[in-house]
Amino acid sequence: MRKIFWISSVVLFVAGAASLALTAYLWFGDWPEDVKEIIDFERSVAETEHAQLTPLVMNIGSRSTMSLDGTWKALVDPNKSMLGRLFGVIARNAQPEGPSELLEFSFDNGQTLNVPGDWNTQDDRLYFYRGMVWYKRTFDYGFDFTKRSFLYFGAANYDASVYLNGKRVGRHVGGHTAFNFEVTGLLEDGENLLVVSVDNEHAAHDIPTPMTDWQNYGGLTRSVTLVHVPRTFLREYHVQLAKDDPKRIKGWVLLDGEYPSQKVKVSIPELGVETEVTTGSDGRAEIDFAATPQLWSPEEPKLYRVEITCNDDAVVDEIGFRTIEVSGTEIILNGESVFLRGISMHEEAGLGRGRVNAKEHADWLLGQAKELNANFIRYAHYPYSEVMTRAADRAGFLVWAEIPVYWNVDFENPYTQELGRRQLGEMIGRDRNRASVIFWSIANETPISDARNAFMQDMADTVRALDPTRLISAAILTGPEMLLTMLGSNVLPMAMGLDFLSAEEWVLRIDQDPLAEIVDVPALNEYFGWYYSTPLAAMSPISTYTARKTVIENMHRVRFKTVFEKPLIISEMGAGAKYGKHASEGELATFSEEYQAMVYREQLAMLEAQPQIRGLSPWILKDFRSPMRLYQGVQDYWNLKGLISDQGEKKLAFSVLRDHYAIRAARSAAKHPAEQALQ
Ligand code: GCB
Repeated sequence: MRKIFWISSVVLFVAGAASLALTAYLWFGDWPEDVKEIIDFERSVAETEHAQLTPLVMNIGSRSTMSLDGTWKALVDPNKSMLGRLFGVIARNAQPEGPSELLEFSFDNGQTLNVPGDWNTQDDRLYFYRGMVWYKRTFDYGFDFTKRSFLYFGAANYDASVYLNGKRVGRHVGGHTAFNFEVTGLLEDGENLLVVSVDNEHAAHDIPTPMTDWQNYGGLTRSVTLVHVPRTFLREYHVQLAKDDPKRIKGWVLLDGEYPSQKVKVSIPELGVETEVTTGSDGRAEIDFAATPQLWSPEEPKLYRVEITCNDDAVVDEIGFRTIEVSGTEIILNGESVFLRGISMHEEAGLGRGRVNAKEHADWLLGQAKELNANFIRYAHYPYSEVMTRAADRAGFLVWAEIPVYWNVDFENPYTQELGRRQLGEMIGRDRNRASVIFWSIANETPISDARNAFMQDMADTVRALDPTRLISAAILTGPEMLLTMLGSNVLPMAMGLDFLSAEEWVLRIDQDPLAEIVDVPALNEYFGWYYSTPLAAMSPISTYTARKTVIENMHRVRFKTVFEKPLIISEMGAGAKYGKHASEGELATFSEEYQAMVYREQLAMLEAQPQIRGLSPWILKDFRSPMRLYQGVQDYWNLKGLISDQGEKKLAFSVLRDHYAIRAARSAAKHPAEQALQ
């Protein structure tokens, strides 16, 4: 009996130990790296999200490419389930060996999604979805040993992991910038399997956070492309007018590959100029040569064909040449003061479509801005697609480009800071040759704190190191303390009939925010006529009607002041209106077209009286989707501050701004000194 006991104890012990060892092997064993990564999906954010991406291959429009756009198979995975990720079954698109195999997923017989495209507007069930979706497609490729290949994503919102032929290629975090991975050694001769997981759930440490006043469309929102380049190729270049001398073109070229040291020629045939430089062992060479191009401007957006060639590679770009700087309180374009007749927009295509992903979407939006007589567009609140920046180059719009450091991001978190730097680097890296882009904006409405100020200084330093040729801006929050003081000491007495207690000018200082010092051109978001009346009424004996009326009637008194000798921009102002909703002006009816038009009239008069304000980009060109806007029957999850509806119907305020800009444009054209002073 004892013997049996001992034998069975030993057997049990050995079996237990063996199963422990097997489990340990399964988890910690000597798995190939890529399988391990797939299993270990909970590994720390810092470890995987900071994995080095290969720098962007610039200007893929000029390369040999294969489009991977089209219909992809899709699997919605709200639980980001372990089952799907374990052993990489989804990434490998594993197929059951026979009827006895349990695989709890299949791409087949399921849904599809179009790429490029957001998932929100392709499937009603995904309208508010924030989670993971797996995308899958196959493509054929024939080996070419003379080439290197990159998988290039215009954007994937927000966190994407890419698997080629079952191997993990890389991960990218950040929803609005392009990224690429080299896949030269991973492609198969014949059929290739490409699987991408895209997760649109944002955490508090992300940029942006989950709290945004826009529909943060998820998915493979921009094109996916396989790019082929020679073994040594022209990876990046910067070809722009010198900041200090508009008769010289300065910049650099960067080669990547086995033979980084080569002769590179940069030529502009139409100007009959060219230069030849030899790159160093790091692949880089500076360029600097004389040229007198016709300057690019909104009135004449002249682009030149620029050819860059080395031994094995050749790239062609369309580049405009202009200068942009600040002098005192003026913004100087090509040596002359310019007033920015702007409008803000979101990158939403209109006519019920989601994200912009085609040239005709861009042309439609920019066409509306042209009708407004605008020369400037704020591409809020995140980097737009290359389709949009190239369209602006052609159409002659000055552009404000921005990263989504929006409201209260986790300023104390080094991870968030690194994410901000990366997004800046990726935005600037792609568009550093676009004449249209004059501002890199580092933030929108960020509440003041020491951590935030340090974060902003770091963002500005990052931009200056990457591209010293453009201006830095940021949209500054109307300081709540300053606003309250003004409302309390000026608006309230006026509303109560105690006019003598209210000052002639209602001054709102913006220099209490150190961000105004950090940037070249401080920009202010202000909503006189829209937001401030309700809190004022709530904190005082006056009604909202009286508060609103007092603000509207006295808006001409408002003055934005700063100690800084810098130009100011009003980056936002506006009011909501539902197209077709009418009410008499006297009713001050929110969401009526008449009220919105009235706010525009009063705002424009008030801003015109302030010479330090050198531009504005009212909020906003077109109504846009926003899950934050809950007023049913009116908003229905739309932010209605557009001058046009999503269907392109013009509200009354459209013509108010259009006519104002027509007058300003005529004044600029007249160049009469007296009129210039009024610009
Ligand atoms: C703002 C934000 C913008 C909003 C807008 C609004 O200040 O910068 O993202 O959409 O106000 O409509 O309230």
